[in-house]
Amino acid sequence: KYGNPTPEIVFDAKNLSGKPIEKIERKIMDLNMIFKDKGASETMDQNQIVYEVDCYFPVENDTEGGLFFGITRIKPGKVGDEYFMTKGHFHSNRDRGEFYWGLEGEGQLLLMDEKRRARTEVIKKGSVHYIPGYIAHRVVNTGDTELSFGACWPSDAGHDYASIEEKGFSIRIVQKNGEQHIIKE
Ligand code: M6P
Ligand code: ZN
Repeated sequence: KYGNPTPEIVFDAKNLSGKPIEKIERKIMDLNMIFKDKGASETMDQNQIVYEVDCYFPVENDTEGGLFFGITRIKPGKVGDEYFMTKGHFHSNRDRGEFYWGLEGEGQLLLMDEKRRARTEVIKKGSVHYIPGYIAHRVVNTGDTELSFGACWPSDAGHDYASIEEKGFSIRIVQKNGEQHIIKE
């Protein structure tokens, strides 16, 4: 009647640990399409890990009213002059929102609406970010240490990666003369 008890799952700044945790790895070979400098990504080690996600899925995918929980760790690094970042996505069910919160390291959360209007929020230890529905979201590690953040999203949100693979975000974060710059596409 009251559902299943939460299994012994704990998180820290780096990991989710416990039994039913699923792990996702994204390598350079999975991300060639998202970086601006295709030439630079092709010359890199295709097996290099860019980020990892530990997920806890207490209910089936697509369950209405359920929630998912995850920790994402983005390595420090760049492809050409562009910082390592997540693929980024809209939710397939566009009106679903999400929380992100910073655990370790420093970076930028890119937020973009369907009209491609974009803005950024600094993500760092202790920061809380509410991502409303209809807003694409991507995290960029602008630091020289690992950037780790937590996430909680509806189990029926789904990931629409296709729109981002086709058109990308309207802004990118690159390093110029040792400093971060936002460039418009
Ligand atoms: C967060 C959540 C996940 C997402 C992950 C990596 O943990 O938003 O749903 O999968 O970040 O981001 P992406 O899927 O855009 O690569
Ligand atoms: Zn999301």
